[in-house]
Amino acid sequence: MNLTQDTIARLAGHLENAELQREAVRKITDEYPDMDWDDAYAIQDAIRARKEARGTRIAGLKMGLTSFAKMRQMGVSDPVYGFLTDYGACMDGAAIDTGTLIHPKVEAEIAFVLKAPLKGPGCHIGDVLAATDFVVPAVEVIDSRYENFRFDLKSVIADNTSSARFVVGGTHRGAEGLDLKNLGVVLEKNGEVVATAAGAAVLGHPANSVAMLANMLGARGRELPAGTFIMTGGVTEAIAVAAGDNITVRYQHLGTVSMHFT
Ligand code: OOG
Ligand code: MG
Repeated sequence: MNLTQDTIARLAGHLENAELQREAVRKITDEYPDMDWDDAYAIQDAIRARKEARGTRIAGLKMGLTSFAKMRQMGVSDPVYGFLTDYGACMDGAAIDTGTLIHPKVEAEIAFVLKAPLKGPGCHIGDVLAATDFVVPAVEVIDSRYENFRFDLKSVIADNTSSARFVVGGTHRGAEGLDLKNLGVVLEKNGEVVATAAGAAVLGHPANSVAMLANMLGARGRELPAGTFIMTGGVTEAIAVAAGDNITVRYQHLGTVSMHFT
């Protein structure tokens, strides 16, 4: 760690205020080029602690930057993780108010719910499939607190990986009934197909993303408890949305997830 506890607490307040006041800020590595990975996750943890102290419940975890489409779009090369909040959860078909966000984008994702805990290191796809209760379709609405979504990995980790809102679909299936590698995903904006992918876009198989999360948490002495909801990361590049836009994502065997922006 290269930052002091005071600096970590101050940067957590700075980034959380940017979220709450929906005002974009400069990426924090501009001012703190020496911050390391532990500092970045410590800032994210401090934001989580601030929210929990005010009564926010953690709704799940997310992996980000797990597909080449996302890594290429954002100019980074490694997956990251963050947390999801209770106030971020939106119902399928919801109206999402862009006035509460800075510059939202949507991502089509495949989510897992665990029936058994997972703990890395050494967690692999077989462990994940054995521990999976069911798989559900989900759309994440990301909203970087950084100007123009311009960041590096450490800055985006500190900013809770741009987490803002998420919509979960109602069709759930056991992993054993699904070919998750070949599962097709079609993202439509205002009735037009704007992105397509298959599950394999995420690290070859979305269960690999859950295994990587368990291993990243394991390195920090943490585990994924049974019941955890996990979003595995966008299968395509993220699509910018504005008031008036309608989004529908069609998942092979898992139904549709839709929302509109006001
Ligand atoms: C970071 C969050 C990426 C995903 O699914 O890849 C993410 C960002 O692109 O702003 O959530
Ligand atoms: Mg995402």
